[in-house]
Amino acid sequence: EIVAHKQIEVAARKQLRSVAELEQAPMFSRETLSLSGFLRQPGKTGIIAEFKRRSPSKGLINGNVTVQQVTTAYTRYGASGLSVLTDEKFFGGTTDDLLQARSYNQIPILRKDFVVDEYQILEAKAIGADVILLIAECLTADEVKHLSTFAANIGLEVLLEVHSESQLEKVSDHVHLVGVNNRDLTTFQVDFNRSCELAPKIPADKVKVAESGINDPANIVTLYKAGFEGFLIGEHFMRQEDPARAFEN
Ligand code: IGP
Repeated sequence: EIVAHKQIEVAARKQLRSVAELEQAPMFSRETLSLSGFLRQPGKTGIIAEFKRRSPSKGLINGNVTVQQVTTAYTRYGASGLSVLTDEKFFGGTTDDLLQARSYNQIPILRKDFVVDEYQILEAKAIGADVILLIAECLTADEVKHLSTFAANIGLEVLLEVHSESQLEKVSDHVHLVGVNNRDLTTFQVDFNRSCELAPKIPADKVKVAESGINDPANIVTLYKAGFEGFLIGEHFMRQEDPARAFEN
């Protein structure tokens, strides 16, 4: 259902901005940053801090902050990377949010959206993203292979999100990072145990990222011990009046 909605959205966006126009965008020719490299830098936090105004499960999270304010604070507090929601319908994000985050920060940025078409990958590059998200639940193995190869060919890294062992079969060569969503997308329940069980089954050459429901340093310790190198945190930071303050805890 999300996939069908995205296909319609993409068709409309193509009318507004052609592929040729995307390729001429100033950001399109910039040299991208490697999120896997940043996550593996010794002494770094491994935190990928997310800008998310609202979500389908939680409704409005924070409507009073600007992208500039939040993302620059995330960077200042030591985030290894940023994640910016660009989906408008479900998460209240825009491509302009990511473009703005790019203009104020020199760390890798993940375009958080439901990618179903090459056009969105070109668009990600044109707005200054370094990494795209592919969600195993929404794509066939062939689609993951095709879209990840396409992304890698224009210098973007790929984070493949999985939620079960069977979805790990969709991991392909051009997937650089594998994210385990701790949150079940149907029940919205968070379970770190399941993520920890899945971690050793992820191919060793992929950077392991734990996603969702992280709201305590103890969670990070648990996930780190299970082999995760990246920790994607949104709501816990965004809930605060001053989102990056939560880094202090
Ligand atoms: C962040 P949280 O619980 O810290 O806000 O979670 C991130 O993992 C979550 O926003 C997310 C997401 C997604 C959003 C994970 N996978 C796919 C949109 C689409």
